[in-house]
Parts: sequence; C-alpha cells; structure tokens
Amino acid sequence: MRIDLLTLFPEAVGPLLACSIVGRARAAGIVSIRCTNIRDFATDRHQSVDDRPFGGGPGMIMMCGPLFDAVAKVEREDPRPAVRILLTPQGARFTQSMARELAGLERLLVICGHYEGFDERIREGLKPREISIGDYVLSGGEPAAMVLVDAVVRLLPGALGDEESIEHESFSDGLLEYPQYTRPREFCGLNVPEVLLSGDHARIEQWRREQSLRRTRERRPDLIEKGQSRRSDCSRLVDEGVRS
Ligand code: 9D3
Repeated sequence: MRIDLLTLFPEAVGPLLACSIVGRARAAGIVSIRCTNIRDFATDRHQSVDDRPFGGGPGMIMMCGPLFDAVAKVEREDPRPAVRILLTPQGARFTQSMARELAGLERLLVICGHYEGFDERIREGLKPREISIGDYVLSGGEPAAMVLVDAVVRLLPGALGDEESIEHESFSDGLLEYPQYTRPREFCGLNVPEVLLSGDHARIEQWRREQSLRRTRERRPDLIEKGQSRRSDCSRLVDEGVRS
C-alpha cells in the first residue's frame, strides 16, 4: 500500500510514523508513506495557503490552488489511483470497519487541514471521502491522520508479529480486554487471581471470557448491542451468571 499525507506540518507527523508497528511495516516494504508539504505549492510571495472567508467571519480558510497542485503532483508519482481522504470534523466517524475497508485499498491520499475550514470547491473538485475521528475539537488534521494511518497499517498482511496477531483469533474480539497480570504474584499486598496460577486452561479461558463480558457490559454496553450478530455466544453468556 502507498499512503500520501498532505499537510502543513510534515515535521510533526514524520517521527511518529517512523516508530513501532508503522515504522516496522515501512521498513519491511509493506507500506510506503510519503509526506508532502502543501505550502511547497503556494504561488504568491507570501507562500499563502489560506485566506479570509468571502462574506466575512472568523478564521482562515484553506485555499484551492496549492492543495489542488499538491494532489495533482503526488498522484502523478504513482499510476495506482488514490482514494482521497479529507480529515474534517464534518466527516463520517472513523471506525474499525472503516479501517478494515481502507486497508484493502492500494493507495490512500490523506489531506490534513489546519484552519477553520476548506474552500468548499476542495470538496466539489477533489471529491474526497470525508472522515472525522470523533466528537472533539482538534487544532488540525495531523493527529487524526496519525490515528487513521496507525489503525490501517497494522491491519496490512505481515504488519503485526506472531505475538501481536494472536489477538485476532481471540474469543474476545469486539469485547473489552480481560484483566491481565504478570510477575510478581504478589505486589504490595495485591495478588494475582488464583485461577490464573492454577494451570487449568479451560477454567482460565472461562474466567477471561466472563471478565471480558462483565467489563464490556459495565463500561461499553453499546459494544454488546453492536456485536450480537458477530458473536453468537454473547447474549447467552450475558444472560448467564456473568451479571454478578
Ligand atoms: C467553528 C467550528 N469548528 C468545528 C468544530 C471549526 C474547526 C475546528 C477544528 C475546524 C477544523 C478544526 C480542526 N480539526 C480537524 O482538522 C479534524 C478533526 C477534529 O477536530 N476532530 C475530529 N476529527 C477530526 S479530523 C480533522
């Protein structure tokens, strides 16, 4: 997969994308990620990429010119057609199923804004898919781009090591994590649940499943509603003694 990020702050996104799972996937050639500075496509002597809104009002609006030129230049670099994504608070909410869908594409072009908004002709002309990462206000699209890229890249085949990908086959898919412990067995008088030390793998699995369901019911009941179709055992377990 190739991902292009168009941003006014390429220096802010570079370091994070060199780390961890995304950095390793890039090094392994699973994904190629390029950052392009929209300001490099400014044409006036002030290097402007934004201006005040026609009709008045607060804030600055991202101009069409530099962004359209940046998109054209970056898209010419590779023959694969890019799915264009505009990160904006007005977009559809980003979800895991959207991440899965995007992970199936060959090429993404992600546009980050930093102003009160985009000139509406950016939407009309580029026909981007608009995505928001949630209902809170960021200063710009860059943190959202990091979230999107991270969520997508870790789904690409080979991006996760064997250890990390075990979670995918876990029964708890779609539920919150069960409580986990590591050494020591006792810490400041706090003990590891006996069942986890018992060596009885059937009991351990049952305990973890119950804990996952209880935690999900208490903290995120919405996940249980959504997940019904994907987990035939869920409603039965929720109805059983898990309530205690
Ligand atoms: C005056 C109305 N504001 C919207 C609440 C304007 C505005 C605020 C912040 C316009 C853009 C921004 C910058 N945010 C993003 O670029 C952004 C974002 C976000 O703020 N929240 C969740 N997802 C995203 S994706 C891009």
